[in-house]
Amino acid sequence: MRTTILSIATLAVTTVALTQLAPANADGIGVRDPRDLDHGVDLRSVVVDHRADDVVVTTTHRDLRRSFRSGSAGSVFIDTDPTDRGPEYVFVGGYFVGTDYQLLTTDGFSNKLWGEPVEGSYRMRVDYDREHVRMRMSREALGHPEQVRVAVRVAGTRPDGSTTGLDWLGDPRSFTDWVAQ
Ligand SMILES: [Ca+2]
Ligand SMILES: [Ca+2]
Repeated sequence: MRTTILSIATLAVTTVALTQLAPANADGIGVRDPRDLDHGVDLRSVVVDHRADDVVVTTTHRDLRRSFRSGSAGSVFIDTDPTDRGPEYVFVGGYFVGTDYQLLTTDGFSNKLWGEPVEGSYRMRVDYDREHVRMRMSREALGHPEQVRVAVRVAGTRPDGSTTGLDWLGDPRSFTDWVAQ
């Protein structure tokens, strides 16, 4: 009898835990950008998913290449604190094979203001068939923000070695709407 009561109690606890873990109202936003950069890195859309445990930012491009000659790379600036002007984090990554990525703290957009790498769970993956770059970072790594918004910029290298201009999502240094968890 005692065992039965314990089992029921355990079940009840498990049920509560599962309810709290379920993604209550995972929120997201999708924003399009015009075909305005004469290079495969051309940013076409950005999707921000604010999930229970992670923030996932997926960017879509026109023609991502594995070769370093593309020079394709991007920065996703993450604003987590409305009371502190500008982004608090920047996720930087190269979009060709052999490059790396990193999530850094920052005090603004200029890379002179970029700070230390964030300790925490984050990852970037490039899908060359779907023209996607997916950046996933744990909410813990971002300090458990209530809401986030992002600004995105990309650039590449031309065959003659010169760099393209920057392709920002919308206006330069502009953020998406806030996305609550
Ligand atoms: Ca574009
Ligand atoms: Ca801020």
